[in-house]
Amino acid sequence: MLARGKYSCELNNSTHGEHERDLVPDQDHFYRGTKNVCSNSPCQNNGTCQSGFTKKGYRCLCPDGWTGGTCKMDIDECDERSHKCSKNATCINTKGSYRCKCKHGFHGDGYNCTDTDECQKQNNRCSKNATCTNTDGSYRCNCNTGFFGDGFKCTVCYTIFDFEDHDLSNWTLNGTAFNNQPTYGDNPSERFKKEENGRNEPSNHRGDWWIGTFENRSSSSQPAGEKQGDEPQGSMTSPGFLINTNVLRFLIGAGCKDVRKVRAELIVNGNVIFETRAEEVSANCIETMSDKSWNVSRFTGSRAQLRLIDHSSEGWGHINFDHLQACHKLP
Ligand SMILES: [Ca+2]
Ligand SMILES: [Ca+2]
Ligand SMILES: [Ca+2]
Ligand SMILES: [Ca+2]
Repeated sequence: MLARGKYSCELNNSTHGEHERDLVPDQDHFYRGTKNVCSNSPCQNNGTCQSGFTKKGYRCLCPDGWTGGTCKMDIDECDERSHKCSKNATCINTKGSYRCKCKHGFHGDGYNCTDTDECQKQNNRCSKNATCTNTDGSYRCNCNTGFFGDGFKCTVCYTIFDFEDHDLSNWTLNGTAFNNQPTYGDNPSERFKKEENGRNEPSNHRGDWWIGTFENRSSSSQPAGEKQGDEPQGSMTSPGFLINTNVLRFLIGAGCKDVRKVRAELIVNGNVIFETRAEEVSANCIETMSDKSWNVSRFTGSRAQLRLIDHSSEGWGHINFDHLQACHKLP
């Protein structure tokens, strides 16, 4: 403050050109305008220009999100971790700012992201035969007692041997009957098309591969309908597996005449505890396999082996078999 109530004011980034209405002529004052470099608006992105301060004659005060001499450079808040996104959010850099998006399994505005309870909201993929457990950012599904699977799909049975891996290297083979196994596709139907017009005996196998000791099609590129016939004999014994259900079920067929010589056996501790003769399902001599099962509840906890036997060279002296499954009850 100067004497007699007068003030001395220092005007910085103002010229009369920008403040015509604020500056009024006064006989006691002189006004001398200087060239204001800020009038060229050198500061980008709403930066505030102040004349002076630097050799360039101005400086820019940048708003949040921008940096650099003229506020032209975006600050990557995500990269330099100056963002305020939730730890459960993804930071997305934008020009002059950033966005936050809650990660999958969380919901909120991106700054606060809370776990979504998928179990409560029923927006989970658990099987109807599974129990859903909520977790932070996700959820778990576990098949209920009596069901098998990954929690998303729970079934009463699971497959032990289906021959779809086309690999018998873990099995013990005796004789020659099983040399061309497993066999591919519905070979009996292909054969009957060629040999016996009108005969309809589809193999009823599951998947692509199964055991059929009459057949000779051990590769999909081999011509369909080839056979090795009834002559070869032998057996095929599986690797051990645990009995942990009440029922084993499978498909079996053929072997209709030479009683007991064509059969499937279940072995526990070296003893045959079950035997199913192919003729039991194929008394009328057909190749088509049917469902059979063994109630193994007494043997739960034991290790078992499956043995397939073709000890016949007579007509219909061959076995068809596929799809051994373990079930808590018959579906
Ligand atoms: Ca940014
Ligand atoms: Ca969750
Ligand atoms: Ca199969
Ligand atoms: Ca045979």
